Amino acid sequence: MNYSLFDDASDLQPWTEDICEGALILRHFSVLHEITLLDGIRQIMIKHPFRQLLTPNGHRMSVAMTCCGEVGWVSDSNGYRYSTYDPDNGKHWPSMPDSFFSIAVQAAQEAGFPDFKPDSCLINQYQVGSRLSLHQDKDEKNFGAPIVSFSLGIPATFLFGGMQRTDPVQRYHLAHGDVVVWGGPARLRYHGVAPIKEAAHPLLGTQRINLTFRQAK
Ligand code: MD3
Ligand code: FE
Repeated sequence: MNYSLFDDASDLQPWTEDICEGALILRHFSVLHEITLLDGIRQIMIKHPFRQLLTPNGHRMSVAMTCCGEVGWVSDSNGYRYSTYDPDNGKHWPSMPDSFFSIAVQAAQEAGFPDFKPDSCLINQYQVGSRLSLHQDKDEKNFGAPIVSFSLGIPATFLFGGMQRTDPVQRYHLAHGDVVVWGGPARLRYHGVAPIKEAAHPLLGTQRINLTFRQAK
């Protein structure tokens, strides 16, 4: 008899994969927290549903987003920025669940960033075919703080470039439970997500959700 959830727990032992100075992947780190994270996401999306933002150029993003925390990342014809409320509906963001804060802090500590105190969590929802083109995360006030990202659901190919948009990119496969910490000299590297391939995950179905914790203020 196979009990698939518990079949091969050795496959889920956490391990660390170095990307470059300042960046590393904590493989399987958040598998133990998946129910807590999914429950938190459900509470947040009830208060503040995912929506597809317009870029300043008027393109609708294929990724849908929501946020929690003191500030959230927004995009409209006035540009990209962090804001204490959503300009679409005037509402403040749901607060960051304590459980989210402590799991993100724990991941940052594991990666060598003991002072990380996120005040914002951007939640990205990818359907099959959704992609995120190469960009830098540079709207945060303090580039000394890392960004901590959690992948849940179906996998993605993450594109990690250089300091110039045209620099060559390395590809990383990010699966459910993987956490990536980006700090130090990696903090301002260009990055993106290749179009999501068709797949299914037992808890999330045909979607990928990515949480990025930031010190934005
Ligand atoms: C590398 N999200 O929300 S997370 C984003 O999978 C974003 O949804 C992607 O890029 C996603 O801005 C990638 C990994 C990530 C986040 C921030 C970074 C990689 C990074 C900042 C600098 C370098
Ligand atoms: Fe980014």
